[in-house]
Amino acid sequence: MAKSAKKAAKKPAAKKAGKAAPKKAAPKPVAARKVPPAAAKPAPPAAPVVDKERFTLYGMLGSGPTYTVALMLALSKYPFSYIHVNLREGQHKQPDFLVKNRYGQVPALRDGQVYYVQSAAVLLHLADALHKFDGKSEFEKNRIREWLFWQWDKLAVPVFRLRARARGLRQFGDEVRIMYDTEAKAALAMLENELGKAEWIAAKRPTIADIGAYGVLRYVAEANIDITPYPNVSAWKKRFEALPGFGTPEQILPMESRLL
Ligand SMILES: N[C@@H](CCC(=O)N[C@@H](CS)C(=O)NCC(=O)O)C(=O)O
Repeated sequence: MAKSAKKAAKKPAAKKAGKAAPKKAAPKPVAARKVPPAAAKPAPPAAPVVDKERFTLYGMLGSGPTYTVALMLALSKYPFSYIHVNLREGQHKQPDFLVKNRYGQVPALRDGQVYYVQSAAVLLHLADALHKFDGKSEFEKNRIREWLFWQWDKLAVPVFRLRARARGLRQFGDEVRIMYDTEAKAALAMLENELGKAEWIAAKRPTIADIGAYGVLRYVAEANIDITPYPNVSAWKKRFEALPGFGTPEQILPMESRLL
């Protein structure tokens, strides 16, 4: 490129058009800027101590109760190791697993040296231990327990039985199917009514009562139950899925074991 052409290319467009270029604001003298003294800066909140070797979850990707526990850890932003238990091969009935879960079921959660079982009880333990999604008063803690007991009594059993039938894992006739379907819908109607009065199930914020319920309601479609006739439940489900850290079973549960 010729020298003159290079100069023209460098010139600002305004000058070329004969207009005065807009004046740059002169930088403020440093002394005039207000710089708060270092001591006045608020200390950043202490980062919670996360021990990645603390938790190991034993379970299976297709298991709703395993997902419930994984969801609690994911929403609490707590990493965990994961051991896949092969139910098809009966690993959950072997002596080395029965020492972790006497009921011969998944999930089991190792927290340090102790194994915790029964997903609702695991949620209660984690809420207490991590101070996440817990009740802040005796009143709230009690409401949460009531909801967790109700969920297993009235919601989880019919939904999981219907899902197991749909997946060919359980066989029962139409009479029993209709019974579970009626029970599941009665539970949904109850929840629909409660969620018409409040955004979250047991408190003014999400708690383990919501995590427990989501761990079942995630699977209603697989149990051939449509939740569109329950608009409050549907809206709550969307709110829950927008929580930071939320993930689907496929997003938070690996297919294979994973050690951290
Ligand atoms: N109430 C238990 C239910 C656990 C459960 O039903 N686990 C199933 C897999 S989703 C299981 O291990 N089934 C095998 C069996 O019961 O023998 C919990 O919440 O942990």
